[in-house]
Amino acid sequence: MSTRTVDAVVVGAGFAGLYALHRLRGLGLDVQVYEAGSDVGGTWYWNRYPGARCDIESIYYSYSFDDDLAREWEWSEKYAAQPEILRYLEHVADRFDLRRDIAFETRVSSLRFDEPTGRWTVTTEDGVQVEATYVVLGVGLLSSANLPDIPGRDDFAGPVLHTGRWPHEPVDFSGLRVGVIGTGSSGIQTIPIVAQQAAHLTVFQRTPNFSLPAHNHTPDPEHIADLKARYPEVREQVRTSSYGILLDPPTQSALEVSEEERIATYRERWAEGTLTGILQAYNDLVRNQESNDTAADFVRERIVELVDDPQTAQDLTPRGYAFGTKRPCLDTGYYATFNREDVELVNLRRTPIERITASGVRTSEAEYPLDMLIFATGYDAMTGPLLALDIVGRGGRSLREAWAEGPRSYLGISVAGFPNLFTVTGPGSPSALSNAVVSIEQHVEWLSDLIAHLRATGRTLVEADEVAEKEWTDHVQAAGNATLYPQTDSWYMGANIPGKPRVFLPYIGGVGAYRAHCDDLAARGYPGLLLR
Ligand code: NA7
Repeated sequence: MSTRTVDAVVVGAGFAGLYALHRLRGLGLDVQVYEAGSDVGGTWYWNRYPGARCDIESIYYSYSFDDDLAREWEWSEKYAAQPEILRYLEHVADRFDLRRDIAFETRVSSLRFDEPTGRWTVTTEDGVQVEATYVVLGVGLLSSANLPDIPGRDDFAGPVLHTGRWPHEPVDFSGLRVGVIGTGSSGIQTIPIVAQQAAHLTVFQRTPNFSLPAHNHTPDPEHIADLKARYPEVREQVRTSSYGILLDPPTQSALEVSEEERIATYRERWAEGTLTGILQAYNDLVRNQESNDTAADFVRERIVELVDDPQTAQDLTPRGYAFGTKRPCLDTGYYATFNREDVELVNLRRTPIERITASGVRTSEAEYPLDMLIFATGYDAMTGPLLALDIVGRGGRSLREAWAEGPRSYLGISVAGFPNLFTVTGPGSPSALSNAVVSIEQHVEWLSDLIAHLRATGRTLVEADEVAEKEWTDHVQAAGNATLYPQTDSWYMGANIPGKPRVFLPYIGGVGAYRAHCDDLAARGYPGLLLR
């Protein structure tokens, strides 16, 4: 077993890890990155299922830290597909010569803080150990795949795939009877494409989602040229916005305008094809049930228009939770897919799955023979990837113990008792409620400035003060509780994972306000953090 000492270990080589490596290198630090995949990409390395694409416009879902990179890279679609996003990240790795500090196919198995030395011992599954002063966790929000424990799951004789662990070689569905379990973003993106190829597709739906048309297209060159010409200004607007995208903040309540005006606005936003267009049409849609109902009703009416069979349309129509409080989806032809003769929807609320058998899925009503089963069942979001790392901080206390009743964090970036360890877009940061790339850049820049500050002032340790951590954690919950989100069973609430504490995981205060708060703290010498 070899032990080496580095200044910083970064875990993950996706958007977060790559930028952390670049920034920390820029400070003159000796950095080691560990990545479980065989190349860079993170989310975009693992999610190779057909139809996988971003649902934030690519021009914004990309790095802004380097002007030349931003100006030179051309996205071929408004919402780029996974292969193109992966190529982009590979390009970034090449351009900034990042791969030389990344150990691929290397999964970190534990991180232990050693009090006498003030360093972290990072151990990989291969038994390699490294000591590091700083640890940056860029492990993603949605990277711990959830494979639900459905009775008989392992009995199925055919191939079983999870959208977040998709094979690298193309999967051929032709001639097959395919089953998809799950209708979140991943299911909704892949179902139309699988349906085109498969002999028959059965979709097992537990909760219908609100899905909006992506209206994906080739970007208008003039529009892109305009954005690029005023790139610094555009990026500044994005950084100070609520969600990390360009959007005029709504100023009116949905109830302040006439029904006619409201419907006209929703129609316009529906035609634009963005994730947030309808939700951000009015300023109270995620706070006021009556306002929310107006948007939810609008989307429900569109679903009924798009689906021919009345029962299927009813089954696809979400009810009982507020629009937007489960992350909405953007789709290309999702609802129309159910008009195909060879596609069948199974409403698991009416007829739950009893078990998976060797030859298919059995519900309380029928047996569905299948050749292939796809789990589009999501992730143990936000805390899952961090807890999977077996992190033990000061006093031998594990992160699992510290977070037994839900995550506690200062700013979503630092945890009391875990010095010099930073969670990029961790629980309690805008993360999942924002353009992740914008949030990642903000975190990485803030934490690398903090490290630079420590070094410049002769300090070696930083960690969250417990009182500040509690205040921030309470503030995150209070901000969430002022909205309709906590009333819905979603991964934002940890409700998709049996036994997970029910806590609102992201911070809903907005990207711009959060950034301003973080900047203010930095300017004031980082109150809330203990610098030693
Ligand atoms: P999601 O959004 O968590 O969706 C998972 C889907 O799988 C959802 O429809 C779940 O139903 C369903 N699911 C989960 N467990 C089961 C079981 N046991 N039985 C039947 N159905 C189940 O994950 P995605 O990968 O689609 O998207 C994750 C995020 O990635 C997305 O929000 C974007 O940010 C990108 P449920 O709703 O829990 O009833």
